Amino acid sequence: MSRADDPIYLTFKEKDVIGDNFLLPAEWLPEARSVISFFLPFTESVRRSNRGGPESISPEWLHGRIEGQACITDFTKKLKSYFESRGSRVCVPALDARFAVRTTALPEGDPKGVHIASNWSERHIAYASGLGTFCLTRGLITAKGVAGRFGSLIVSEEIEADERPYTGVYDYCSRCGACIRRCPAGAISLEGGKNQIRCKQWMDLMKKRYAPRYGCGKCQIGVPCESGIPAGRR
Ligand code: B12
Ligand code: SF4
Ligand code: SF4
Repeated sequence: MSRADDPIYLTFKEKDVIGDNFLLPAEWLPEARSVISFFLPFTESVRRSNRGGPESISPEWLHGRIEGQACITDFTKKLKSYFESRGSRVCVPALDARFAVRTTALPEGDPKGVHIASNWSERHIAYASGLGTFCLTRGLITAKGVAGRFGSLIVSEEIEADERPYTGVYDYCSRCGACIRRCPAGAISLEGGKNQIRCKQWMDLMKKRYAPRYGCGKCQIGVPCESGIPAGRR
């Protein structure tokens, strides 16, 4: 939970954070008071199923990506109805017609490849709401780990904000490098973090192989941050 007018949201408009396309809570919903962010971790059986080699994505993981997201969408709609029934105004940016993802070219040789940024980034909202910090792969590590998915909504109700029990953007990542060895696309490095082009190209290949589903997430499984904050970073 975070306040809609938390000054951190303004910083998300900076070029190196998200960019000027990021819309503040009050730009989505003029009456915005609070932002609710939640994380649904994958179950042990979904996580275990995807621990195998890099070439095959488990059916459970693929369903977690597609049907799992459908479940998050349903859950978010139910939360929206609940808050509306209390007289609150609600906006779910992920389901709003204005939601968009922008890709910008970066100077040649930049290890990130390209800058991919949506105008409502669930991980940044979760970071602002005290749920966790980023890591080498760019995933957000929560108290329940990195393997799972986020959702959020903006409401006109005043709800007490949670504390952010961290100060640094990457506090929960131990930089152990286990995710580097797990990535089939060679997209992750200690020096450059995650290269977006390599990851995206691999995901596109998975889309062809597993249509109508897709996914990968090997960097989130079989690693110390899979289901909790790595030892020494708690
Ligand atoms: C576009 C997209 C992709 C693209 C690009 C990924 C990306 N990181 O941008 C592709 C197709 C490659 C992709 C892949 C995957 N994705 Co994706 N994707 C998205 C999407 C739609 C938008 C991402 C976005 O807006 N990024 C914004 C940019 C700016 O983020 P960034 O560059 O990483 O931000 C950096 C800077 O801000 C920097 N920074 C610099 N200064 C500062 C200062 C401050 C204060 C802060 C906070 C940060 C900061 O820190 C950040 C990290 O380095 C989100 C859903 C959503 N609406 O958010 C899901 C999402 C990020 N994906 C998700 C998942 C699960 C996946 C996959 C595992 C796919 C799968 N299911 O198998 C892979 C994992 C890839 C990986 N290693 O993270 C989850 C992440 C869950 C988690 N625990 O983090 C999300 C949030 C979806 C969800 N609803 O849960 N994805
Ligand atoms: S595996 Fe290690 S380096 Fe990679 S994201 Fe997790 S904690 Fe960070
Ligand atoms: S999602 Fe797959 S390709 Fe992308 S960084 Fe993670 S392991 Fe590599």
